Amino acid sequence: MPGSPATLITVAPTGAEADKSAAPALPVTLSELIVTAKECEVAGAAVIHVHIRDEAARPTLDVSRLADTVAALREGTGLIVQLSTGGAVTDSFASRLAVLDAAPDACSLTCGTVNFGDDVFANPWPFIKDLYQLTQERQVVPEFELFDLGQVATLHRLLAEFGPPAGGHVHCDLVMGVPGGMPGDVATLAAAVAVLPAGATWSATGIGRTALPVMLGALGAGGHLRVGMEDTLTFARGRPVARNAELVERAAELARLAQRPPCPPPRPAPSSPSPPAPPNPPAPAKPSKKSANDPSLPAGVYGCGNVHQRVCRLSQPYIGCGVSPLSRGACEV
Ligand code: KMH
Ligand code: ZN
Repeated sequence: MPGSPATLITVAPTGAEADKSAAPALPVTLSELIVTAKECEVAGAAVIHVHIRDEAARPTLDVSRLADTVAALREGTGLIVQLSTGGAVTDSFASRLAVLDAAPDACSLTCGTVNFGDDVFANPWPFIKDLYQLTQERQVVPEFELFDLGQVATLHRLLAEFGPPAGGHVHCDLVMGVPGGMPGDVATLAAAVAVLPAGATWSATGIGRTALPVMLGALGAGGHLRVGMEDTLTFARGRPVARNAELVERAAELARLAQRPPCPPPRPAPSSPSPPAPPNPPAPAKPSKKSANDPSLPAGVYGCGNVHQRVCRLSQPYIGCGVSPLSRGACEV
């Protein structure tokens, strides 16, 4: 595994499919989402993949509601805000393109049509290329969602015809175990990773009971993780998920066990009010002389590799190490 990079954990807390009656812990209001996001950030998430609901808790792509959500997440957390452009299977292509009007840091971009249980999640080529070009125009970083191996071929075609994405780096998410998509097992994970574009980073998530095999396989193969109630409503056999944060906590614990601790988010989490200054404040610490290559530094600080570069492009100097977006080379492993 090159450089044993730290683990970027994405939380997908809501999705468009589950409802509160089946999953009482599902965050469906803005205040529930912010509470969840803060808890997940503390637990080790750096990115949030967001679907929102309307006042009746139905999935919606209402742009002003999305913009309010982006603003509230930026104000309340340091997480990278990735809006879903997948929405619900019933959403129109026009409303899915309009998601970018809410100006998120990042968005999902699914690379092909897939059967989705009894439904069809439609992503024909003309829509994919329109959405991709819009992400380039608006400088919104796409995460390429791959539900099946054929979608990797479409990703290659997209890059060949339209060039690199906003931010310059390709990051994918393997969504495995959807009924109709690729199975959530380690053999399929390895097959998909083998055909990703050279230099791409990737995360993986397994739907339902495939969550753990996919997570363990991804950690072993150098990938990053996505977890959350969009993908998994059961923590263990017969035990519903009580909070999204417990899924993040478990992912973070496994990442630490794998010697690949979670990457912190790129922006500082908005702090609680600072305590009053002590009467004799200690002398300011000397600036660290440590370099990115200092082996005494934990991998989670400098070891983020390409994902770190991508994160740095999105916002402020990376909170974990203070490396500015202009000195990206310093954080490579
Ligand atoms: N809700 C699914 C139909 C995405 O967010 O980009 C699509 C989905 C993918 O969740
Ligand atoms: Zn989604």
